[in-house]
Amino acid sequence: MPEANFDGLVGPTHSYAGLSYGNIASARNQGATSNPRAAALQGLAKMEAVAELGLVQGVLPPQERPHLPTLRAHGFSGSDAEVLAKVAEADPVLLARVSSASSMWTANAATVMPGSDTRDGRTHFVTANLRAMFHRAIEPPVTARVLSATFADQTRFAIHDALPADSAFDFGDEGAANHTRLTRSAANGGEVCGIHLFAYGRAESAKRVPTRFPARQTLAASMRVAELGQLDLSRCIFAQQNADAIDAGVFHNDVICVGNGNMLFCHEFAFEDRSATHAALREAVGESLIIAEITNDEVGLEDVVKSYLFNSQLLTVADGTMALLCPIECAENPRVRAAIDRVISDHTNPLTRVTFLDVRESMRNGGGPACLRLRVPLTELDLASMNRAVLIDADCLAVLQSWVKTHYRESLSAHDLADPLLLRESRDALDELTRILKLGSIYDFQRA
Ligand code: SUG
Repeated sequence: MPEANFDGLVGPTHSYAGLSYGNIASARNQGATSNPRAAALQGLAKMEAVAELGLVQGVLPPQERPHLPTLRAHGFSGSDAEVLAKVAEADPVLLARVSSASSMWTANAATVMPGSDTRDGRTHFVTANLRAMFHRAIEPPVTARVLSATFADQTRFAIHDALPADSAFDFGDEGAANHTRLTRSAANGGEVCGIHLFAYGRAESAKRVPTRFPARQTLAASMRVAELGQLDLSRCIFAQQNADAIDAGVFHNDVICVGNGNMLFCHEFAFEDRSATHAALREAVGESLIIAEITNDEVGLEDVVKSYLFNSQLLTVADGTMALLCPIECAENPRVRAAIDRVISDHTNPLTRVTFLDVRESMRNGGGPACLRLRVPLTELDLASMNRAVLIDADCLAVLQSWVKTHYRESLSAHDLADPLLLRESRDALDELTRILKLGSIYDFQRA
């Protein structure tokens, strides 16, 4: 069976706080008013579109935000309302950080290595530590709980905690956003063997590193992830992200490259050493590998980052061809649109169609369609053994849409984050959601 996609549901505190240095959309929209309800409904519409293509689509819940335990650990005390009032006064940036709905971008939840590729035959999830950004570094413990509640059968799935984030190790890990699994054909599920491409931004051995923006993923982390995932290292390729691309706003590799089955769709400046990376991939995957590359003349880095062309989902559909699910911004940019049309009309690759989707609320924070989903190659037995309440069908979709409409606000700005009612609304919503998705008590407020 083809790989499944698990999208992060946008949380009730979705906001624009400009928290991610090096992520241009996040910086540009700092202070804008968000619409959490529209954001969540856009996300659900994307899930529906993928399910309609015949693919298995799941959902992962948002995290509890604002995260009061983090504020208390920072010395704020009193009732929840008092803590919120104090932090709003003393440190509004901290309040924004602990309120971010950033767990929606589940491409950063974990790196997934399916049982067909691992020594013990189990599917391994290594939770990402996300240590580069404070607001994201508080996600991993609950992410691990969510994954454990979703893929609970330990005979089939292994959920690893995040790599240590302290400075004793150079482990900056951003999960699947810097990892691509390729196979010899369009088949991409849990039955077929894969090649694992790990892209990193920084390493001790690197000759050139970005100078303007941070490189979030380190080689040391990628290697440790591959080891924990019990991969055969001869089937792993470690390639450095192009330093100029990171400095142009390509903070994750999935902003400039997407791979699926035997197709890699990428930009000329995806990798620091383009020809060595392509050669290593050809050698590992074999003759059937198709690299559809866009040159910088065709689409420059600025348009890559603005349109999120490569943050599209490249999906294998039932007839064995591939479909590209792009952000609507790609259709609005004539150069990008022309590049997509050119790749589709080139019959030497399996891509035959494109769909444009509106996920603008997420895009304004630098999160496109591919950021919003975690790919999990599953077998039929894996699928049968997992928590099926998180899988999207028409009924589940209707329940989630009405849940969003009941609980989410249509407008949120920075000063709303201190509103104790928002905290209450979010907790009520998440409490109900854990029952809908049969996840048990995953949140701190449910365990207190
Ligand atoms: O980590 N944006 C996220 C976007 C993540 C995109 N993920 C992938 N490319 N896979 C980030 O930079 C912005 C939040 C704010 O500014 O309010 C933010 O966290």
